[in-house]
Amino acid sequence: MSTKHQVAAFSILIGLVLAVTLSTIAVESVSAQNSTYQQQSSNTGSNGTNTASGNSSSTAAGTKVSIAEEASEMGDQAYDPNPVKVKAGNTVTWTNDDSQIHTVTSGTGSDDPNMGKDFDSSMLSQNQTFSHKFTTTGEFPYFCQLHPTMVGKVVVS
Ligand SMILES: [Cu+2]
Repeated sequence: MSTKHQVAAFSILIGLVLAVTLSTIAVESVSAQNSTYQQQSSNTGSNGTNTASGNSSSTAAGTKVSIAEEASEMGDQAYDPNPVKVKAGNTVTWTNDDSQIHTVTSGTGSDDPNMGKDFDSSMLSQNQTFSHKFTTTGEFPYFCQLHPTMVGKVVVS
């Protein structure tokens, strides 16, 4: 074989290697796009599931009321929202978002003879929750036994 022939053969070999390499890169980038697309669509799917389960869990858990930060200083703003309006059969869930301990106790205050008769959370530490299902219509005042200036009302229609 002459040197010219060797160079020609080498060029053809380089050309083939380049062609194979380029087509491999092309295939890889397409499959990379595909997997990215699949990840995006599966993310969308799980987001959709999360939204759906969030909706159903909020339906199951019913209406939420927050015991606000610094609640002991906040009077009728301590429970948020206040008043809270629900339909008969709904459940109200209170969450203590304050660092102090509070209660959710039915009645107008410490001197109410029916205090705690309808519902009473007892002591709620930070992040603890209390739920009560309201089956009859009416207005249900409640307060905190530890800080009786904290007052709220549930209106059931
Ligand atoms: Cu309190």
